Parts: sequence; structure tokens; C-alpha cells
Amino acid sequence: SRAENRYDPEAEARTQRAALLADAVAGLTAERKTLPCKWLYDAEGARLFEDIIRLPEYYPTRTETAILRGCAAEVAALAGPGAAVVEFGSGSAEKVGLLFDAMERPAAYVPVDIAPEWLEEGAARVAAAHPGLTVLPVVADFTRPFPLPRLPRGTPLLGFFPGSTIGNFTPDTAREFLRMAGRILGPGSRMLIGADRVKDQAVLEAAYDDAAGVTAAFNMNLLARLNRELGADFDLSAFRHEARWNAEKERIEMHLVSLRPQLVRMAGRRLRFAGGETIHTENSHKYRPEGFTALCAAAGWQAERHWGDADGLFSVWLLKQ
Ligand code: AVI
Repeated sequence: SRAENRYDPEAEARTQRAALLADAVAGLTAERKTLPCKWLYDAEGARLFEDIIRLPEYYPTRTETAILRGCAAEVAALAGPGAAVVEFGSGSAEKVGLLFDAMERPAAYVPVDIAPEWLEEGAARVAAAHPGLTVLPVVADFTRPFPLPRLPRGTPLLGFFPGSTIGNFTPDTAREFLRMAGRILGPGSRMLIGADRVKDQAVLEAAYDDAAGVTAAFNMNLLARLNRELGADFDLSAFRHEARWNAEKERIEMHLVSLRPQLVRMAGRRLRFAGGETIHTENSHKYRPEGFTALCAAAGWQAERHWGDADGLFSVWLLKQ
């Protein structure tokens, strides 16, 4: 019934807490301790991330936005008149307006996000800025298959996945995601994706360990969250943030380093940390053009065009299948 399908914030909070507990227990009792990066984004984490994208050291957001501004007309022409945009993990939907400004008679905007409050806010912002545009939000985990809303037959589809979020997947998971997105969007569709590039190690490490300590606070918030939501007793002064370039895997890794041997209590368990032991909290893979082209090809997508900035920091890719 409709009542059963209605979004229930309390039930959702219970489900989320159970999932956080399961991930925290599995990740923190493993031989190499890890926590999935999706848990970085509670309300406090989302607020800190908004600060990160404005940091002088964090080049990806402003570089990608400038590239999108420059290529939007070309993307719009290739997507064709009357196309619909499906944004995977739309969040606050800050960048998609650059596409709609350039598109001719766009059929619809389909923002997809697991967080209903962000989804609604982003959808409302885009609808207000583009009167007459049909906005069809979908509450879904965009990493799993989801049904698209009904669109007029023959509507050209353009997937949109900005921000280099693809870099937070391992290459295997990224390939699976691209393959799934291809199935959802169907034959003949296109996809516009932002991907950060391999570059000077010092530039990369500064972007993930800024002088103001915002990224450190973003990473440490994960431990604060385990204390708040699971009643753990992490001593935040006994851990520090670290951003490491893994040259072999061409990724930045975020870790939380235990400053001394210690015992932490969490949900009836005792978690033992050696001095210097880390919790690996995030990967941010950086791509060379040839590697990204190969990844897309392995997922059934052809790289049709790509655009970059003069310093070679970041790329925006238009894929076609
Ligand atoms: C969301 N994602 C693309 C960011 C990144 O650059 O990998 C997350 C982030 N982590 C630390 N700073 C930003």
C-alpha cells in the first residue's frame, strides 16, 4: 500500500545505524582495519565536505566546474535536443545547471540520490533555476540497479556523474558501476563523467591534507560519529589524519593513525590498536587518460570526447554506448 511505501525517517535511521554497526564491526576487527568512505557523510561530514570544496588546496571542484562551463555547449549539441539528464548521486546538484543552461529543450532532469532531504533540495534548486523543466527525483542507492521514471519514447539519455566520485570506487567497482549505468541508460545513451588525474604527489597530498585542517576534521569525524551513534569511546586526541599517495595503485588513501597502543570499546567489543596502526577510510583513485579510456571500454562505453584544464589537473569525459 502507499502507507507502507512512505519514507519513514525513524525506520531509515534504525536501518542506517544497523548498517553502520555491521560495517564498523567488520572493518575494525579485520586484520587491516578499514571503514567504508560512505560513512564520512553524516550531517557534520557533509558540512565539512562543503568547506573542503572551497579550500585553496582542493583543486578538483573548481577545476571541473570551469571545464564544464567550457564544454557544456558541445556536450549539449552531442546529446541532442530534447535529451534528459540522469544524475547519479545528485546530492546538492550544484553543477548540472551548467548543462541545462546549454541544452536545447531538455526533456527532464532525473536526480538520483539515497538521501531524500538532499535530493529534494537539489531538485527544487534546479527546478527553480530552469522553469518549465520536468524534474523527476528518484530516491535510490545509485550504485545498485534502479528503474528510471517513464520518459517519452526515444528521449536521448545523458548520464551525469561529476566530482570524481568514480575515484572513490576501486577500478573493479568503477567498471561494475559503469556497466550497470549502461544497462540503466540503454543503447545509444551517453554519460558525462568527471575524473581526477594523476599528478605531482605534493599537489595531491596537499589537496587531501590542507593547511587549515578541514580534511583532517572530515576524516576524524568518522571516529566522532562512531562515538555519537554507536556509543564507542574513541579518544580523538589519540588518532591523527593522514593522506598518503599510493604510487602503485595511483590513489590517495586517507587513514586514521593510532598514536599509541590503545584499547577502544565499541558496541560491547574491545578493539585493540597498535601504535602506528591505521584505519583506512577512503581511496581516491586518479586516472591517466589511457587508463580511464580502458576502464570505460571494459564496461562497454566508448570515450567520445574529453576536455581538460590547461594544467592537466582534471578531465571531463563524454562516453557513448
Ligand atoms: C567525494 N570525493 C570525490 C572526494 C575526493 O576527492 O575523493 C572526497 C574527499 N575526501 C577528502 N577530500 C575530498
